[in-house]
Amino acid sequence: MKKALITGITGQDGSYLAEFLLQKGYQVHGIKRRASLFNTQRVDHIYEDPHVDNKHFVLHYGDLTDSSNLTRIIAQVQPDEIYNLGAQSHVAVSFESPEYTADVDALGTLRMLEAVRFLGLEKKTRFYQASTSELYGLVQEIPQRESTPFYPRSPYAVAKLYAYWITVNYRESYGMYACNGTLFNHESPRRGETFVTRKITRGLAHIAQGLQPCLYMGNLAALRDWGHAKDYVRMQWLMLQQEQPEDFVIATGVQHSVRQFILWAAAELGITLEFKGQGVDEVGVVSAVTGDKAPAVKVGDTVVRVDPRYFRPAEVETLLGDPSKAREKLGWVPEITVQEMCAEMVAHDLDEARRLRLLRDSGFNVAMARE
Ligand code: NDP
Ligand code: GDR
Repeated sequence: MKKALITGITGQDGSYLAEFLLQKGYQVHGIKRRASLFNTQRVDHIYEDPHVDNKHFVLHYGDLTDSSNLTRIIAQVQPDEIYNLGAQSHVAVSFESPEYTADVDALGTLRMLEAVRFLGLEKKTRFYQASTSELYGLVQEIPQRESTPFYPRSPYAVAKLYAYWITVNYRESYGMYACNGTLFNHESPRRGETFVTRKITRGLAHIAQGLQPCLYMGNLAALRDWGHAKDYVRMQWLMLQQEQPEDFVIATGVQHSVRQFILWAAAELGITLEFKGQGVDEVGVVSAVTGDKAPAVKVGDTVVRVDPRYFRPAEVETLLGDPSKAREKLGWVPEITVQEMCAEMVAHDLDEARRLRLLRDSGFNVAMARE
């Protein structure tokens, strides 16, 4: 049985990748952080009782800031494949916690690679690094491909730049099978609640059900190339199955604005929105409501506003990937469109909002974290 070790297994991608690898017959090991509350919601459905024999799914406590812990886990697991997905992955938060972001995202990658080398596993263990389209930042070429120069625009992106090059360096220096997947934004119902797509689908579902009055957003004009996380984790595995390790851009090749994503999500709820005004005064006003998904919304309601608090000190205005290399060399094409993904996310969040509303209407105290 092949063994895979996933850092960041409790995150969006980690959970989909774990499911995918289990289906392929792998024994999947994951590193989870100690937290004061349970943080395994995304993988609870594949949890296995640690007391049974022949386990396929094993979680280890660990942290990317702790070399000795990482080395011990890798020594114990002896993985055939490592997927380094763990990161402080929020771009805006990286401006608030730049040093921590560098420690986890940059040095954390070095710690993983160095542990593999130190343990003499560099010819056995294949290494996938979760690189990012944020490396392109202030874009130097449209669309962005493997050869496009990098210009990172946040502490997160600068940390990931180090991680990108240290992965290349370990491949070239020690002959390791190590590669970067430069992935453009990918989303799903499991996306963290403060990333823009999930903030939109969750926020509008809450507004539809009368759980919050308005959605406060940052830069509505930002353009992103959004895909579905399920399609992207398949690609992460494919990249480790080749004869030679290579870096790949993974994207859909289509971009849309944040504003457009809001219009789609609203339409899924039967709400027609019109944007009026400009800059910080731009608002989204309801011009029609159909169906029964948004009983709390009326024509004329202002449900979207701009709050400069969500602007970033340096913004990445536009990203558009060219996935030709992945298509040609690996036969990879994304299967889920951004509109299908948006519909899936809205359906999921509407379900959750209806449940919360039922609880609230039955007299229970419903407190929701919001950003
Ligand atoms: P998430 O934020 O959903 O997951 C991040 C994971 O990293 C979580 O499991 C988190 O644990 C873990 N983590 C955070 N800090 C540490 C630490 N100090 N030690 C160990 N683990 C830690 O991210 P995604 O699943 O969306 O992304 C996966 C990877 O891909 C990340 O590296 C991200 O930067 C990168 N990426 C993501 C893209 C996207 O669009 N989703 C695009 C390109 C790259 P916990 O659950 O405890 O917080
Ligand atoms: P990003 O994703 O920064 O691209 O990083 P995010 O969804 O946070 O932002 C996308 C764009 O939307 C704009 N935006 C807002 N963003 C957030 N979070 N909240 C808002 O209210 C808001 N309003 C507008 C942002 O300014 C930005 O332009 C994600 C992460 O998953 C990274 O880890 C990953 O590397 C990249 O995608 C590729």
